[in-house]
Amino acid sequence: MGAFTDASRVYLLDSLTLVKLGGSVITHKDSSPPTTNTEAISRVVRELKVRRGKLIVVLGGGAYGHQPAHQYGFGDPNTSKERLLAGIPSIRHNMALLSLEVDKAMQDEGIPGVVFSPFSSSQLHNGSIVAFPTGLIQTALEAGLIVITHGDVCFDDTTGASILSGDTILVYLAKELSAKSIYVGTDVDGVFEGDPKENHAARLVPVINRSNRRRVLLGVGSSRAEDVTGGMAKKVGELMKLEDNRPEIAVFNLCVPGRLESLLSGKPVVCTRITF
Ligand code: IP8
Repeated sequence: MGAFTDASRVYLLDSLTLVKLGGSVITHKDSSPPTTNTEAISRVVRELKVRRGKLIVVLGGGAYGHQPAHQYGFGDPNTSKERLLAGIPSIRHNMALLSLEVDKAMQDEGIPGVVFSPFSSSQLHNGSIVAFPTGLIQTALEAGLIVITHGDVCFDDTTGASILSGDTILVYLAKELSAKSIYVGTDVDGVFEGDPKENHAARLVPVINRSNRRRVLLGVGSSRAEDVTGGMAKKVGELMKLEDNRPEIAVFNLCVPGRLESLLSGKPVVCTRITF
C-alpha cells in the first residue's frame, strides 16, 4: 500500500502499476498520414487483463503525436509562440483519436478504461508539469477504473505550448501516487550500450544501478529526428528521478507478445531493470 496526501485528503493505494505503451508500438511510426497498429493495440490490451491492483496506462505519441509536433516546430527552440499554438488542434485531434482507439480496445475486452487527456486539465512551465489532475485520477482508480492518459500538447506559460511526454507523465504520476511498479514498453528489448537499431552488436544492459548509470546514459543511442521528446536517453533520465520512491522499474520490448503479461504476472522477462 502506498500513501500520499494533497491539501485535503490522505489517500491509500492498493499496489499501483503504471504501464507505458510506446508510440512506436501502438502506431506505425513512419506512416503518413499516421496509422495505428490495431493488432498490437488489441494484443497489448489482452495482455493487460492479467493485472492485479490499480493500473494507469500511459500512451506515447508515435506517428500521431510526433509527426504534427515536428511539423509545427516543437523541439526547435527558435519556433515562434504563434506557430506552436497553431499546432495545438492537429496534435490534440490525433492524440484524441489514438487514445480513443486504446479505449475502444479496452471496452471490447471488458476492461473499464477511461481517458484523461492532459491538454484539458494540465499546465506546464518551461516543459515541466505545474498542474495535473492527479486527484481526479486517484478518484477514478479508487472507483475501480483503469486510467488511460497520454503524451499531449499543453499550454505552457513560458513558451505558449509544449509537448508533454508520456515519460514525464509516467514519472510524475509514479511519484505522486507512490506506484509500486513501472513497466515501460518500447520497440527494443530494453536499454542498450549503443543504439541497437544502428549497431546490431550493441549489448542489452540487464540492470542500471548507481554504479553503471553514468556510463550507460552516455552510451544510449540518440533519438530519431522527428521524435520531439528525446528517445531512450531522455526516458532513462526521467526514470532516474524516481530514486527516492524506489519502485520496481523495467524497460522492455512491447512488440514481443507475452512480455507485458509476464511482467504483470511477476515472471522473468528479457528487459532492463532500473534499481537505485
Ligand atoms: O511519445 C509525446 O509523447 P511521448 C506526445 O511519450 C506528443 O514522448 C504529442 C508528441
